[in-house]
Amino acid sequence: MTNSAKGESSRGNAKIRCRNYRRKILDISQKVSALHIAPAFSCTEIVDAIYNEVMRIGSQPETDDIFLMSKGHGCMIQYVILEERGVLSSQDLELYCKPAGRLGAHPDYGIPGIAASTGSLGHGLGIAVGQAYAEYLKGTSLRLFCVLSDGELQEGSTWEAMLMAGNLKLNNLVAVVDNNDFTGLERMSTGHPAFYPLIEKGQAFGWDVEEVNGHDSLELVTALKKLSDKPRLIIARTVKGKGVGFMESEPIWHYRSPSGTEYEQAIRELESDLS
Ligand SMILES: Cc1ncc(C[n+]2csc(CCOP(=O)(O)OP(=O)(O)O)c2C)c(N)n1
Repeated sequence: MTNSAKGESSRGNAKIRCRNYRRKILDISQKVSALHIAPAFSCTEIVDAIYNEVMRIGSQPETDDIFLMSKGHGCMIQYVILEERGVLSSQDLELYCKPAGRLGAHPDYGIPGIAASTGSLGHGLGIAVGQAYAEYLKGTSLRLFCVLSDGELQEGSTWEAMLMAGNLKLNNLVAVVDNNDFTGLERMSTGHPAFYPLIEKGQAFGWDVEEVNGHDSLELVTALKKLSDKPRLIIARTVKGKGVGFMESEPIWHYRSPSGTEYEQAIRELESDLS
């Protein structure tokens, strides 16, 4: 098989996985009154690429790469991938946000596969930097992958962490910004224009920066696998609610469960995208 044929085949596999993850999240949305669908759909390809194509996960957890979901409200995509990998059970998903269950709307440290409690935005990168530094001091070769929202770049703590990682040249750290351009109800580009350009800001803080299409699995995997002598910042251009037309870039879907009819329509759209 040629390299380009291999690329197309792995892109196709990622597309099927991501369709199934989105479908599973939609299924869960019919059992609870609300959940963060659009934030999870925005970073579906990113989290899929990290777990299924890039992270080194073996039989000894202490040598595994680490994933940290700084935009904690996007955790549904992490939950469904952890369930597929057998780290969480189907019952865990069944009991999502129910009194008898252990999975909440934001990830909690102590639950298998969850490296830190997040949800209060702006703290995840600081935790990832601390852990990356600890791994450097211990002399391990594992890598830290941290997914941030663009909204988190409004937090001073994120920039302190950026500066620290740049100072320490933490080349075992990869941060991916899910750059869907939305934060709450407004667009970053209009509400916070000084936020852009991002590439130059990252570089000025000592990071190796690259921008990619955050829904193109091949582009993501290539960028995620690259090594550097600096921390890596991947700015992934994404669409909030990606995959379901009526949810895309519509702020109401930040935290809302579809009605039965909307659910059916969303499933039809996901299916037709692959046919
Ligand atoms: C420190 C903090 N402030 C406010 C919130 C409430 N909040 C939840 S999600 C959100 C904004 C969502 O936008 P963004 O962070 O860019 O995430 P995405 O668009 O990827 O969903 C806010 C303000 C929070 N979780 N933490």
